[in-house]
Amino acid sequence: MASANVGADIAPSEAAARMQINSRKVSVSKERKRVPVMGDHLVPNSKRVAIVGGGLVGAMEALYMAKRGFDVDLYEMRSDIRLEEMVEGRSINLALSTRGREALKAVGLEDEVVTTGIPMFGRRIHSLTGEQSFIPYGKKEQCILSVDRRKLNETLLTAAEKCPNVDMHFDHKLSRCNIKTGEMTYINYDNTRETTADLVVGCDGAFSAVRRSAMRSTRLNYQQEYIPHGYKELTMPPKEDGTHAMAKNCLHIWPRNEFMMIALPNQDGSFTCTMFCPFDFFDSVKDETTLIERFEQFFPDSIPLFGRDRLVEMYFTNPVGSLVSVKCDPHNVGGRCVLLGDAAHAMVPFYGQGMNCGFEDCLLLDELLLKNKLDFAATLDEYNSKRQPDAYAICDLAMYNYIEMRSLVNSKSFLLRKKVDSLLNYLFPRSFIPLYSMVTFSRIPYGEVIERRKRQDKLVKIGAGVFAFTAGALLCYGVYKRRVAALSTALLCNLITLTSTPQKTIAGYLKLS
Ligand code: FAD
Ligand code: EGO
Repeated sequence: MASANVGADIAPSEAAARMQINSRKVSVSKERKRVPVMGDHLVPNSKRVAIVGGGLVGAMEALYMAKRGFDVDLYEMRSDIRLEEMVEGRSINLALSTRGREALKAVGLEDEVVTTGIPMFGRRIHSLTGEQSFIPYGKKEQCILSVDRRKLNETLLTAAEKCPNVDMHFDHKLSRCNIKTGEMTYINYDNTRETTADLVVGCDGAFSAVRRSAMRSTRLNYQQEYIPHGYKELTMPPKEDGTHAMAKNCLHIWPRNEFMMIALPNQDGSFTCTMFCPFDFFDSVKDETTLIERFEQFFPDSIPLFGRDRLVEMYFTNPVGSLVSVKCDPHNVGGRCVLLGDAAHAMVPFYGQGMNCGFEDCLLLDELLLKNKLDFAATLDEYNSKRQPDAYAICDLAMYNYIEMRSLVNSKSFLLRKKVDSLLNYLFPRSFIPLYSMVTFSRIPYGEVIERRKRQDKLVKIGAGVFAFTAGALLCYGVYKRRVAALSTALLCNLITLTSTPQKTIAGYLKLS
């Protein structure tokens, strides 16, 4: 069935041109056979798909397209990361959650990735005085995974490369692209290479060249925002016995208003810490003394764990990254081109959803391809009308978290907010699911998450009203009966309802709606 007519539709000249492009890569000699990959779902077709970008989303999308039997070419401007040297103590990790895992599962990679990741069952909040409190994410087994970004990318690339219908082209930078015809120009060292494809999938990140080309020739709307915060990554080494310096299976958070730090565990016993601070802060820390002063002011418990000298060395070596939020509309150009991952929706990292959302893009596109019998035009239109609103929603949610987390004055208010969430979820397990859980542990479309949140807020408001009314009624009754005991109880109830922080919390909840 599927595997028979091997690339017979490719013109000889074209095939030669493609061999040229292949000339730098290992896969040159690989025959272009259309062999079923991952079995059952393969439908015979001769369409050529070009994937621009071999990052997390591009490598994942190559796998999905290969699975559907397309002739896949993946172009990545950097060299093959698998051939690069491992730099000791420079591992960067990411939080992988349900949406990302579901996408990995569909290409048969979930188990492999999950076993190399470290489960985090909750957040561990560090107060200024060094106390730590743990709040689980949900039920006992609910967790997010800390995975090594590079290892994950390598796993995906290797899996894609194993598919006989995938060709990888590293050191190929897309310079120009005619979105309407599928003609592309790549720079490979000093050479220019021309090629074509039936479908161009832009997975080339927040500063997408595919998107830039599309914006020139079609009516594509685009919006970008840099936030005043930057980030710096610091590695916290293992203890002398090789074990983790802090509790291993949690996401550590130091909430300090404008200054935030988080830490995710690595397999080798280290933690990768990320500071999120205003650029003004990074600019103002120019020498050792100021740095230690600032750390003593905000993250004192972390200094001995980093080691003072190491901290100074790392801080002044590692760069400050900027954070950008990008939205665009639509995500496709007819049936010829589609943007996935950060190319379509870069978001600020305050939900840990960028990669997860990008992976979910691949999963949804695949579902719709199957539904539309691999017809690109129908698939891409349906994909865009479904996905674009959800991409806007998660960009907004991430930005909202950025604002909200900074508004929390200290670790106490952070803890309180999470405890109120848990309590409400405990009282109304069906109708109140914390926002973080809906985003992280479900596949409820992001747009619906916002809608549900608004409904929940109304519920909380009504609930608080009923509670206040009951307490008020009790108060009157108490006064009427002149029962001192009832009176004081009711008074207390009212006081709690009207003045305690949950009220503030409720006000906080309502801000979104
Ligand atoms: P990228 O990873 O940017 O990959 C794009 C690829 O395209 C690159 O390999 C690039 O070399 C290539 N490329 C670019 N231009 C061209 C061109 N012209 N020609 C050819 N190739 C090109 N997400 C999570 O889910 N969980 C987290 O915990 C998390 N934490 C984060 C923390 C920080 C500090 C940041 C900044 C982001 C975080 N993210 C997280 C988001 C996540 O990193 C991104 O969403 C994800 O990497 C997007 O993948 P991508 O493949 O779309 O883009
Ligand atoms: C009140 C309190 C309202 C990323 C807390 C909202 C994000 C937000 C950057 C954590 C966890 C994975 C992350 C929680 C909130 C990753 C995450 C959270 C950060 C920063 C992050 C949580 C990488 C927001 N998940 N999260 O609930 O634990 O709550 F702190 Cl700066």
